[in-house]
Amino acid sequence: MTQKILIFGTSNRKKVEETSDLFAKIGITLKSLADFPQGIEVVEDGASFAENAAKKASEQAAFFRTPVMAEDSGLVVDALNGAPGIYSSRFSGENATDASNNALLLEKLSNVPLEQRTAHYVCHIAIAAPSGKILAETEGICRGRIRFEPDGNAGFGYDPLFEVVEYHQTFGRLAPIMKQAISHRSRAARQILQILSGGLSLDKTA
Ligand code: ITT
Repeated sequence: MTQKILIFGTSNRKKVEETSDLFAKIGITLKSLADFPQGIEVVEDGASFAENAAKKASEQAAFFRTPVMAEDSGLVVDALNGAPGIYSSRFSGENATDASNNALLLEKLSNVPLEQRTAHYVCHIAIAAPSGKILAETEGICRGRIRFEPDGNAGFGYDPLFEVVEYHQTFGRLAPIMKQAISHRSRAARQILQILSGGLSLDKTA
Protein backbone atom coordinates (compact mmCIF):
# COMPACT_ATOMS: atom_id res chain seq x y z
CA MET A 1 0.00 0.00 0.00
CA THR A 2 1.41 3.44 -0.90
CA GLN A 3 1.47 5.62 2.17
CA LYS A 4 -0.27 8.97 1.86
CA ILE A 5 0.57 11.87 4.11
CA LEU A 6 -1.99 13.96 5.96
CA ILE A 7 -1.06 16.97 8.08
CA PHE A 8 -2.69 16.84 11.51
CA GLY A 9 -2.57 20.51 12.49
CA THR A 10 -1.99 20.09 16.20
CA SER A 11 0.82 20.90 18.54
CA ASN A 12 -0.44 18.32 21.05
CA ARG A 13 1.70 15.23 20.48
CA LYS A 14 -0.66 13.05 22.56
CA LYS A 15 -3.45 13.70 20.05
CA VAL A 16 -1.18 12.37 17.31
CA GLU A 17 0.00 9.38 19.35
CA GLU A 18 -3.60 8.38 20.04
CA THR A 19 -4.70 8.45 16.39
CA SER A 20 -1.72 7.63 14.17
CA ASP A 21 -2.22 3.83 14.38
CA LEU A 22 -5.82 4.16 13.20
CA PHE A 23 -4.79 6.21 10.15
CA ALA A 24 -1.84 3.92 9.39
CA LYS A 25 -4.33 1.07 8.91
CA ILE A 26 -5.73 2.79 5.82
CA GLY A 27 -2.31 3.81 4.54
CA ILE A 28 -2.20 7.37 5.87
CA THR A 29 0.81 8.69 7.75
CA LEU A 30 -0.03 11.62 10.00
CA LYS A 31 2.45 14.47 10.20
CA SER A 32 1.97 16.95 13.02
CA LEU A 33 3.05 20.55 13.54
CA ALA A 34 6.17 19.15 15.21
CA ASP A 35 7.23 18.18 11.65
CA PHE A 36 6.57 21.73 10.37
CA PRO A 37 8.17 24.25 12.71
CA GLN A 38 7.25 27.07 10.33
CA GLY A 39 3.52 26.57 11.06
CA ILE A 40 1.08 29.30 12.06
CA GLU A 41 -0.64 29.98 15.38
CA VAL A 42 -4.44 29.79 15.01
CA VAL A 43 -6.49 31.87 17.46
CA GLU A 44 -9.11 29.55 18.94
CA ASP A 45 -11.93 32.06 19.35
CA GLY A 46 -14.82 29.96 18.04
CA ALA A 47 -17.95 29.45 20.15
CA SER A 48 -17.99 25.65 19.83
CA PHE A 49 -15.72 22.65 19.36
CA ALA A 50 -16.94 22.51 15.75
CA GLU A 51 -16.07 26.14 15.03
CA ASN A 52 -12.62 25.86 16.56
CA ALA A 53 -11.81 22.61 14.74
CA ALA A 54 -12.93 24.10 11.41
CA LYS A 55 -10.92 27.26 12.04
CA LYS A 56 -7.75 25.33 12.89
CA ALA A 57 -8.15 23.10 9.82
CA SER A 58 -9.01 25.80 7.27
CA GLU A 59 -6.43 28.41 8.33
CA GLN A 60 -3.67 25.81 8.32
CA ALA A 61 -4.80 24.25 5.03
CA ALA A 62 -4.60 27.70 3.43
CA PHE A 63 -1.15 28.23 4.94
CA PHE A 64 0.26 24.82 3.94
CA ARG A 65 -1.64 24.78 0.59
CA THR A 66 -2.72 21.22 1.17
CA PRO A 67 -5.62 19.57 3.06
CA VAL A 68 -5.18 19.68 6.83
CA MET A 69 -6.99 17.78 9.56
CA ALA A 70 -7.47 19.47 12.93
CA GLU A 71 -9.44 18.74 16.03
CA ASP A 72 -10.81 20.61 19.00
CA SER A 73 -11.60 18.67 22.13
CA GLY A 74 -12.38 19.11 25.78
CA LEU A 75 -14.14 18.02 28.91
CA VAL A 76 -17.79 18.88 29.59
CA VAL A 77 -18.75 18.60 33.27
CA ASP A 78 -22.49 18.54 34.02
CA ALA A 79 -22.26 20.02 37.54
CA LEU A 80 -20.29 22.97 36.09
CA ASN A 81 -22.88 23.70 33.40
CA GLY A 82 -20.59 22.30 30.71
CA ALA A 83 -17.32 23.92 31.84
CA PRO A 84 -14.46 23.76 31.08
CA GLY A 85 -15.73 22.80 27.58
CA ILE A 86 -13.96 24.65 24.79
CA TYR A 87 -11.74 26.30 27.42
CA SER A 88 -10.41 22.95 28.70
CA SER A 89 -6.75 23.56 27.89
CA ARG A 90 -6.69 26.99 29.59
CA PHE A 91 -9.23 26.32 32.39
CA SER A 92 -6.84 27.59 35.08
CA GLY A 93 -5.50 30.54 33.10
CA GLU A 94 -3.07 31.48 30.34
CA ASN A 95 -0.16 29.51 31.83
CA ALA A 96 -2.29 26.50 32.68
CA THR A 97 -0.75 23.04 32.97
CA ASP A 98 -2.55 19.71 33.19
CA ALA A 99 -1.79 19.72 36.94
CA SER A 100 -3.21 23.21 37.54
CA ASN A 101 -6.30 22.42 35.45
CA ASN A 102 -6.92 19.20 37.37
CA ALA A 103 -6.44 20.97 40.71
CA LEU A 104 -8.98 23.64 39.74
CA LEU A 105 -11.46 21.02 38.56
CA LEU A 106 -11.22 19.18 41.90
CA GLU A 107 -11.62 22.44 43.78
CA LYS A 108 -14.75 23.42 41.82
CA LEU A 109 -16.27 19.99 42.40
CA SER A 110 -15.25 19.71 46.05
CA ASN A 111 -18.85 19.79 47.34
CA VAL A 112 -20.33 17.75 44.52
CA PRO A 113 -21.30 14.15 45.41
CA LEU A 114 -20.31 11.17 43.26
CA GLU A 115 -23.66 10.76 41.51
CA GLN A 116 -23.51 14.36 40.27
CA ARG A 117 -19.93 14.19 38.97
CA THR A 118 -20.94 13.04 35.48
CA ALA A 119 -18.96 14.40 32.53
CA HIS A 120 -18.06 13.64 28.95
CA TYR A 121 -15.20 14.31 26.61
CA VAL A 122 -15.93 15.72 23.15
CA CYS A 123 -13.67 15.59 20.11
CA HIS A 124 -14.60 17.38 16.89
CA ILE A 125 -12.41 16.64 13.87
CA ALA A 126 -12.44 18.65 10.63
CA ILE A 127 -10.52 18.28 7.38
CA ALA A 128 -10.23 21.43 5.25
CA ALA A 129 -9.08 22.11 1.71
CA PRO A 130 -6.65 24.99 1.03
CA SER A 131 -9.66 27.12 -0.06
CA GLY A 132 -10.92 26.85 3.51
CA LYS A 133 -13.78 24.55 2.49
CA ILE A 134 -14.53 21.85 5.07
CA LEU A 135 -14.25 18.50 3.29
CA ALA A 136 -15.25 16.30 6.24
CA GLU A 137 -16.12 16.67 9.90
CA THR A 138 -17.07 14.25 12.64
CA GLU A 139 -17.62 14.27 16.38
CA GLY A 140 -17.05 11.65 19.04
CA ILE A 141 -17.92 11.62 22.72
CA CYS A 142 -16.91 9.48 25.67
CA ARG A 143 -18.90 9.46 28.93
CA GLY A 144 -17.55 9.14 32.42
CA ARG A 145 -17.35 10.88 35.77
CA ILE A 146 -14.85 12.92 37.73
CA ARG A 147 -13.03 11.18 40.56
CA PHE A 148 -12.25 12.85 43.92
CA GLU A 149 -8.52 12.17 43.47
CA PRO A 150 -6.26 11.59 40.47
CA ASP A 151 -5.31 8.02 39.64
CA GLY A 152 -2.64 6.96 37.12
CA ASN A 153 -0.55 8.92 34.68
CA ALA A 154 -1.42 7.48 31.27
CA GLY A 155 -2.95 9.79 28.67
CA PHE A 156 -2.90 13.54 29.27
CA GLY A 157 -5.04 16.45 30.44
CA TYR A 158 -7.91 15.42 32.70
CA ASP A 159 -7.34 11.67 32.19
CA PRO A 160 -6.18 10.91 35.78
CA LEU A 161 -9.53 12.28 37.04
CA PHE A 162 -11.79 10.94 34.28
CA GLU A 163 -13.28 7.59 35.25
CA VAL A 164 -14.82 5.35 32.62
CA VAL A 165 -17.58 3.99 34.83
CA GLU A 166 -17.97 0.62 33.02
CA TYR A 167 -14.30 -0.15 33.64
CA HIS A 168 -14.05 1.33 37.18
CA GLN A 169 -10.79 2.95 36.03
CA THR A 170 -9.59 6.37 34.98
CA PHE A 171 -8.03 6.97 31.57
CA GLY A 172 -4.93 7.70 33.63
CA ARG A 173 -4.94 4.09 34.80
CA LEU A 174 -6.39 2.22 31.79
CA ALA A 175 -3.95 0.89 29.18
CA PRO A 176 -3.52 3.24 26.19
CA ILE A 177 -5.01 0.56 23.94
CA MET A 178 -8.25 0.80 25.94
CA LYS A 179 -8.37 4.55 25.51
CA GLN A 180 -7.79 4.00 21.81
CA ALA A 181 -10.79 1.65 21.70
CA ILE A 182 -13.37 3.87 23.40
CA SER A 183 -12.23 7.49 23.51
CA HIS A 184 -13.99 10.50 22.04
CA ARG A 185 -10.94 11.03 19.79
CA SER A 186 -10.90 7.48 18.43
CA ARG A 187 -14.64 7.60 17.81
CA ALA A 188 -14.34 10.81 15.82
CA ALA A 189 -11.24 9.49 14.02
CA ARG A 190 -12.91 6.22 13.00
CA GLN A 191 -15.77 8.17 11.39
CA ILE A 192 -13.18 10.23 9.48
CA LEU A 193 -11.53 6.99 8.33
CA GLN A 194 -14.88 5.80 6.97
CA ILE A 195 -15.26 9.02 4.99
CA LEU A 196 -11.71 8.74 3.64
CA SER A 197 -12.16 5.06 2.79
CA GLY A 198 -15.45 5.97 1.10
CA GLY A 199 -13.54 7.97 -1.48
CA LEU A 200 -12.88 11.46 -0.13
CA SER A 201 -9.77 12.53 -1.97
CA LEU A 202 -7.03 14.35 -0.12
CA ASP A 203 -5.54 15.39 -3.46
CA LYS A 204 -8.27 18.01 -3.89
CA THR A 205 -6.96 21.48 -3.81
CA ALA A 206 -10.26 23.26 -4.42
P1 ITT B 1 -4.10 21.87 19.52
O1 ITT B 1 -5.09 23.01 19.61
O2 ITT B 1 -2.77 22.29 18.99
O3 ITT B 1 -4.66 20.69 18.79
P2 ITT B 1 -4.51 21.66 22.38
O4 ITT B 1 -3.97 20.70 23.42
O5 ITT B 1 -4.45 23.13 22.69
O6 ITT B 1 -3.78 21.33 21.01
P3 ITT B 1 -7.42 21.83 22.41
O7 ITT B 1 -7.44 23.31 22.23
O8 ITT B 1 -8.35 21.00 21.56
O9 ITT B 1 -5.98 21.22 22.09
O10 ITT B 1 -7.65 21.51 23.95
C1 ITT B 1 -7.83 20.21 24.36
C2 ITT B 1 -7.86 20.17 25.88
O11 ITT B 1 -8.98 19.39 26.31
C3 ITT B 1 -6.63 19.44 26.41
O12 ITT B 1 -5.59 20.37 26.70
C4 ITT B 1 -7.16 18.78 27.65
O13 ITT B 1 -7.18 19.69 28.72
C5 ITT B 1 -8.61 18.44 27.26
N1 ITT B 1 -8.68 17.10 26.61
C6 ITT B 1 -9.08 16.84 25.32
N2 ITT B 1 -8.98 15.54 25.05
C7 ITT B 1 -8.50 14.97 26.16
C8 ITT B 1 -8.17 13.65 26.47
O14 ITT B 1 -8.24 12.67 25.56
N3 ITT B 1 -7.70 13.39 27.68
C9 ITT B 1 -7.58 14.38 28.59
N4 ITT B 1 -7.86 15.66 28.39
C10 ITT B 1 -8.32 15.96 27.16
